[in-house]
Amino acid sequence: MSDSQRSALVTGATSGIGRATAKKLVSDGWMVFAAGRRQEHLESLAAESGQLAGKLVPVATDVTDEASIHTLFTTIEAAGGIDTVLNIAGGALGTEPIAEAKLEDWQWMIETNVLGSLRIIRKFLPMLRAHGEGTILNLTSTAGVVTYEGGAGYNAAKYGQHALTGALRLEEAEHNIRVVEVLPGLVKTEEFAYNRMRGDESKAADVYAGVSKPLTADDVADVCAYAVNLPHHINLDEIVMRPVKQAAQHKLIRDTE
Ligand code: 8X3
Repeated sequence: MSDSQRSALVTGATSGIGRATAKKLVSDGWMVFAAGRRQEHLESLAAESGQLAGKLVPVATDVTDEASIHTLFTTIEAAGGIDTVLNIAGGALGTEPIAEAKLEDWQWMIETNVLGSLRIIRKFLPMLRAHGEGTILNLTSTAGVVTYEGGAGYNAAKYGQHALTGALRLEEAEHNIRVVEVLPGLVKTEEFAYNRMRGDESKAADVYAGVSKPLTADDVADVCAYAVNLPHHINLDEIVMRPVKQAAQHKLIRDTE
């Protein structure tokens, strides 16, 4: 790998924002290790990325599993290493109020969003420090800075990931690692709301009903790529991005016909 070749790990790369970000970075000329649980999705991503300027290496990975992360690490190390990690794996499960909260939903959200990021960061920090100009981008959410009814479990997970990101920025500046946080609001992807609503397509559609232009996965991917493509001394600490129709968590404009 040449010195100028940028190289990244993108987690959550099987679908949605992670997939779009992996493709965007490959189109920008990066070498990308695309990590996700579903092998067939990774293969189709690799096929779609084949004609782009950079290179994509799919690696089946579960961010809740240490052994799986170790395999990912050895694959990346053998291929020459990376300078950038984008933690995009995560998601929401359920919209119950706290009075009816399902403990297993909270556990899943904390496992994937918070502990998944922690496991990846802990494993790759020595490599990023050794590189000399490392970057970590954590995809959190506006749910990590504003609470809302029915959001407590997801809020807890994203507030946790937000806290981890802030402390990490302070701790790693000495090692010349920049730490970027992207906090999107309403993003329409094929799986986020569908998974959160436990596969109920009608409830998932209601999330976006009447919102003429929610953000797309490509919108968020563009912003993530912009942040990591900037010269290394520029750290975009926290980027809050929402569709115009969502002026705040409590103010979502739905067009009625
Ligand atoms: C998704 C944003 O508004 O569903 O991360 O919590 S929201």
